[in-house]
Amino acid sequence: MSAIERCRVTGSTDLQPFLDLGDTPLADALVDPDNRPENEAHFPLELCFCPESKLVQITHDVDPEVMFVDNYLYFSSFSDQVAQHTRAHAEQLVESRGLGPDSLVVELASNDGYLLRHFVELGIPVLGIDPAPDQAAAAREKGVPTLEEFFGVELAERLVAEGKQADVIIANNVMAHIPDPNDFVGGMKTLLADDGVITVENPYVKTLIDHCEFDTIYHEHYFYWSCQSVDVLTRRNSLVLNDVQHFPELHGGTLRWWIGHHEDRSDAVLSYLADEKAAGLDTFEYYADFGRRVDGVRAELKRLLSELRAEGARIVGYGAAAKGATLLNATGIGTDLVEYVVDRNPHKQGLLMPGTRQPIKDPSFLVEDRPDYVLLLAWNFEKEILDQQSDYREQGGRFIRPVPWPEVVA
Ligand code: JHZ
Repeated sequence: MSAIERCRVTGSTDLQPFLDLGDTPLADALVDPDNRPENEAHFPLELCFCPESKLVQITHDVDPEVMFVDNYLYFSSFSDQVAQHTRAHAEQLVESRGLGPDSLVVELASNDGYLLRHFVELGIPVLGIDPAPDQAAAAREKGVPTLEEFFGVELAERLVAEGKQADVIIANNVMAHIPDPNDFVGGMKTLLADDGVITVENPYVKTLIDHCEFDTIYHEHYFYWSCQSVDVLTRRNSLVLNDVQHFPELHGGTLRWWIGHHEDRSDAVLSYLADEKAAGLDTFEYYADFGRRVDGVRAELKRLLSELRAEGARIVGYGAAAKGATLLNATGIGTDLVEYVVDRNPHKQGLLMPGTRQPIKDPSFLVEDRPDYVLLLAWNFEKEILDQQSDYREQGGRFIRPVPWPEVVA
């Protein structure tokens, strides 16, 4: 672990800190029950803003190998919403780009093959790239050829030397996870065919700030992107941000950026850039009072849970999500307030939440155990989870949503 001195995009030393969440464990490093608490490593979790790149980033680096190879249990295929979203994206790309058996679609951070499998089903050649071993193995089982490596210029040059050029490069929920964005985007530039297209999805920093989604801050997320900061990064790497789409329901508010070698800018991109400028996303002032607002949410959540506990209610959590780990640790919610957490990913069940050490169980346990309240740690899947938990709700079970402001929602 090391503190950064320079912006990871521009190299500027003018880094302006605006939120300190204290020392927290790695959000996806779920703990074996035999591990003693004192063996769990904690790292500073702090955000800063760089006026030159207009990019929000964390101030301390943790080795990506530790996060994405040794401790990564996130499988993309556990949400029906994500499955529908990605199928629609694949179909749109096949149609709009006229993809066929001579095309190549490359996905960076292809996880368990949740997206590329749709192209495989249509006979379109694909290549997945992901350093996480279990996810890469799951992808190969779906028929998705996967290179178990980190992506950057060096790998892109190797692929080009093998005669590969991508007609489409997809990078979903990975632009936050790369310690060197110039190397990553430089690799995209190298691998992309002249008339090819890159699509990048990532949660939108404006939604994070406006909706106080502070729990989506963790060490895996080095960066919190806006259209302005993507514009700076792509220009520096001789690419052009040409279009943008908004998916307000996905991961708490996601943007999809369309990037290419040649300029062909949509009205949407121009209006996003203008709106961000008008809102001041390129100034420190926009971020300055975020820490105070986060303090308000943390205090209110603790107050609400403590009051319910004092009345004798039993509370558990839903979703052993990375954001759940930040929420519990940064708010100081131990097993005295939230007893255990349920999650339908079997790789997570049987382990403990990092730091706060709630045991992780199968969601079917809710109906059996009948706790009074469930804190929605994976609040981004509120609708999907509430629909799925109708039996528990019919028994009188209630759900609490922690952000943008803690409230009992059902
Ligand atoms: P979920 C992930 O963050 C990881 P996390 C990553 N770092 C990232 O960038 C963001 O996504 C975008 C479970 N679940 O997706 C599955 C159920 O149990 O909000 C997950 O363990 N039942 C790449 O970890 C967790 O909840 C369900 O019905 O914060 C959700 O984690 C559903 C829908 C999910 O992401």
